[in-house]
Amino acid sequence: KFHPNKKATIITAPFSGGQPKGGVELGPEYILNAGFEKQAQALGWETAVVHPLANTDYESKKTDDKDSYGIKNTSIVSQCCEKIHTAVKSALDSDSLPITVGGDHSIGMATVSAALEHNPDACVLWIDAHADINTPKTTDSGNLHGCPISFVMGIDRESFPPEFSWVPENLKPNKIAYIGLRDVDEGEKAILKKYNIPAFSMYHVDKYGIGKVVDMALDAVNPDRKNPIHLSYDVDAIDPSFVPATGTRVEGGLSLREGLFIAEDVAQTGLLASIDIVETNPLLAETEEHVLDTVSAACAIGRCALGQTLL
Ligand code: 4U7
Ligand code: MN
Ligand code: MN
Ligand code: MN
Repeated sequence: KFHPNKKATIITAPFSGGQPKGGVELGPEYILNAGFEKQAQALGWETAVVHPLANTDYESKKTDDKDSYGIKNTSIVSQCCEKIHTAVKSALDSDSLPITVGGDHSIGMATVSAALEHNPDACVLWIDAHADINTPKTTDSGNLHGCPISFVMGIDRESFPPEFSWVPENLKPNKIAYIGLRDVDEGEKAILKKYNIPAFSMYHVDKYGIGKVVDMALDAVNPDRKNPIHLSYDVDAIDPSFVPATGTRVEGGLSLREGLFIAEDVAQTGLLASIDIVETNPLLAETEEHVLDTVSAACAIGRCALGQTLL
């Protein structure tokens, strides 16, 4: 058990600079206003909330221009991620489970690298419709929320701008497994293949069922079930019919139950060491119900990861 004292630190990451749409920076506020901290406490967790981006103004510096490296908002993404990285490490150092609430998924480079600095044996489950493993060389969009994994793995490192030189390249290809993929760019497919990264798409979920897929993912990255797990959960892994308020929706996703099952099952291992819940964008909802569904799902993912069970 990695957090027997049941202490958790909710780390807010109200940041949207890893992608062009506004509103994802409001994710943490909506999730906290929905009562997430109290829900965690009701499950027996002692909680703290920290705001590493308080008194910063990265949002106002956001642009839509690609730099000479082919990516957007390099400087603010890097600065923001460095602050999140420090916050995640200090939560882990005080034996508290970091729950980083986004914000866009660019912060994955901060949280994953922090989890691995704290415990080099850690593995990562990346729950997402997307692989987020573009490099500055392969990305078409230039949006850094599609690139965090490549920075932590040091893939195409000659294409990295110097701003990201603080990012520890400490993730090995056999230590991350994906679940939920259904929109992977050609360049990303080539990377997954080249590095032989365990990846379970919606095809695998349909073929084997979610229970077997989680087992297979853990067999690949944590065969002895003794190493800590960092769960990086992009809410767009779940089908947009359940989670509509997110920036890059892709049809044909996980059912809400399948999505929650992943978090429940990881909790059951007792190995959860850190978690991200990202890409909730309340401003992309078409109705109030859309906001509620999405924010409720994000909270439910967190509760399931913290050990909430149906019985
Ligand atoms: B998210 C994309 F091209 N691959 O790089 C890209 F399809 O954190 C999408 O998973 C990235 O939501 C999605 O821009 C990033 C695109
Ligand atoms: Mn520890
Ligand atoms: Mn995604
Ligand atoms: Mn993502």
